[in-house]
Amino acid sequence: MKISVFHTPELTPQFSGSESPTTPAPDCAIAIDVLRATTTIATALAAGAESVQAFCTLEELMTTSEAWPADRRIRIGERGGKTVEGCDLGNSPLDCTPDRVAGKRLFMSTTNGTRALQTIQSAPVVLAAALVNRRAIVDFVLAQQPATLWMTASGWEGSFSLEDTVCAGAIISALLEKLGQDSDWFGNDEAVAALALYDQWRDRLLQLFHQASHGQRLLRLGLLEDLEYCASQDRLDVVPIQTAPAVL
Ligand code: 3SL
Repeated sequence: MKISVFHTPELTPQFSGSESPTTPAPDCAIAIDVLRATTTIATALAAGAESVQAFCTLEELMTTSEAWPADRRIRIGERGGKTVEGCDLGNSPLDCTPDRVAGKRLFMSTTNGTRALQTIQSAPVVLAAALVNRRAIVDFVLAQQPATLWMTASGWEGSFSLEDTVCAGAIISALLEKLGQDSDWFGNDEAVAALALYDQWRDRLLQLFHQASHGQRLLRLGLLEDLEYCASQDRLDVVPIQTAPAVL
């Protein structure tokens, strides 16, 4: 297995299936948006949501969700950390309780996370990972043994984010525990750096999130509880896997 990490959707090479491919598709591609889209997706599915459909634009979200029965849909819209007017929920994983989401399809558009998912949607296997479901993702990957594994971090509007890269490092760390510590597993420099970041902060993830620019943005919005939850590892036994383009 060759493991590569890309810091943003923009830095992820376009592969077969996308508009201007430059490289073959990876066997498995993982989108990561720890704060907070992929944490919310994992939480919603663990709470019994029927599925989550991701959209880049709010217009697409509104149009597609309109065709779904109102009592079986939830619209999640976030921009700049805040709930979008006209949506049922913002992007807080803590809102995804079984009483709200069980049996419903979630239609979701967020600033960066849903774009990361759309960037990799033509890979044969697409997953959504966060710290909360890291162990489940790792077990799934180990069972599948893909020859190429890519992780696309969402970042923030085209820039690097600490929380997504540290999550990629957490996944690599758990994979290498099983595969063996061998530099042959690394597909690019970013994967080595992600593991180093995780090794440095593994016992202080919440502290790292306080340093992260998006962590600070969420703290300014009074969302400390969200940060605490998103920083917790291996609590959900759920593997969000794409079943149709951008639907998990
Ligand atoms: O950027 C995103 O996709 C969001 O996850 C950002 S937020 O944490 O909901 O503000």
